[in-house]
Amino acid sequence: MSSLYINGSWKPAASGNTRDITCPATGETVITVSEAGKDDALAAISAARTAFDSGPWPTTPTPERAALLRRIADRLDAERDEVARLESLDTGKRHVESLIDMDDIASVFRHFADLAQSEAGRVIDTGMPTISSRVVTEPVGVCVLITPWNFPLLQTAWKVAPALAAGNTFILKPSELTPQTAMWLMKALEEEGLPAGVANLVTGSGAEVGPTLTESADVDMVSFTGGLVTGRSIMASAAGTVKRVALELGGKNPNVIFADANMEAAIDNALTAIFLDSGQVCSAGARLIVEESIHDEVVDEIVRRAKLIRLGGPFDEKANTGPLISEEHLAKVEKYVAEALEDGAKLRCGGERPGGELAAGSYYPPTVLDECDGSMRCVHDESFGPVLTVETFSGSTDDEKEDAAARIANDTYYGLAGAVWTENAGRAERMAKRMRHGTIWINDYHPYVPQAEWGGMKQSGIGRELGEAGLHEYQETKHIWHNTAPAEADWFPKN
Ligand code: TXE
Repeated sequence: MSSLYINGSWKPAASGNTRDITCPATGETVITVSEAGKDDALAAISAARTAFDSGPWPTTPTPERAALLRRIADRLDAERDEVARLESLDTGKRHVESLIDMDDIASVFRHFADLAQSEAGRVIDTGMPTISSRVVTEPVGVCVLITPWNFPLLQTAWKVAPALAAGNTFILKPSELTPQTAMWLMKALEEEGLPAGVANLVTGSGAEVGPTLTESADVDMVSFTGGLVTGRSIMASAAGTVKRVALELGGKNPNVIFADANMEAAIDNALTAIFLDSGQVCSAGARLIVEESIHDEVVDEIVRRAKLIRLGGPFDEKANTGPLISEEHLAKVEKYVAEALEDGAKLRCGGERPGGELAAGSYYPPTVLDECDGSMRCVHDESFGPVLTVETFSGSTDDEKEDAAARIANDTYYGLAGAVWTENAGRAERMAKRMRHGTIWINDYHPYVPQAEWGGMKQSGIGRELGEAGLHEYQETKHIWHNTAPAEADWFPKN
């Protein structure tokens, strides 16, 4: 199938290479797509460059750009069930979860349509009547958008919607494992009248086309969501041309429970925090940090309920969660758990892939590792699977307890998200201030809104998506000084 979309045409890869996409729930092939190589990446860059330098999109009035984004959202509402089905076939995630993703994606397109239209620029009052001084925004240029496999179309929407709203052109490189909804989006943009060359799609391996895309002097910006190691290499390859870089690189997120928390809500949300989407969520609450006095009560109940979680494929209505994305990723999670046990963690449940009818898919059960501490690799490295580590804190005064909890919560080279559970509002606010993570939930876990910024501190990344900053990532700021009564500067001698 011709799955590369370059300069307004669907094409096979120049090499003729293809890749089979398999559903992780069954191991069966769901589609065969073109596998892009360097020549295809160069063709896509050239199309996006020409469309930016001489095409109509960058200067299309903002209301028209916003209207196109709204039409994409409407279309997604209309085709919600089918697009969610494609997403579930690629990722193995439950169809009901993909449906929720579709609603989030439509909201993201509408958010950036509204935001772009409300942007006004700024006028500076210089106090000089003949001078007009104003600050305006312009598109950055040609953007390379590289997305992962866990929320394929959602992560794409976080990048494509603001990039288009701001008037940029782009090359989208979705994960090689999950290309189908990116293809749907390109078709939708084409049919809604986006000019040729503005949106380009290269499906294929990041190792193969990534460096071509990120090193090119014709590319002005790279926005990447994915793993830390890949993020570091993208940043290095973008450095040669000093292009703008936006990175979202995951996290190892602390979920802190104090003894004065609403215990039912805290325990229930601790399960959702880590086991939603089998832990393949950048903000997963993978580190449970619990006050020592309630450790047994909390952990025993989490273990009891984790054992009840039923694994199954996208269309199994009795399933509570799905498989991991691939056999390769499953092997990585298995290795992570084996290392944790070597380091002294205590396995309370899970830890072994299921057999029977689930053996054909890449399933891994909810796993709880107790008695962990900061000396262990499992507490610091991202497993990106359904694996919860448990650490405890204590103190003889309130201050000591908060100091200990904050120190453990911040003992990570990541800084994406975290939560604190307590019925003491003052403590909640103090902890929220002390925890160095881009999102803090108080007495909740996971919700987000497109109006609020999303992104990480420390090695979780650079920049923010969503909110207002999520549009500004894709804009240059320009100061225009207009002297309406030109006069000589009279600085240097004339004779
Ligand atoms: O991600 P990669 P992988 C984390 C998670 C996971 C680990 C590795 O811990 O176990 O990353 O996962 C493209 N130049 N996250 O290997 O490699 C690739 O084709 C340019 C967290 O799947 O980061 C895909 O499109 N691009 C994360 C995208 O990068 C390159 C979500 C992500 O793949 C490239 C996913 C290169 N050299 C994994 N190499 C999150 N933040 O949510 C690969 N790619």
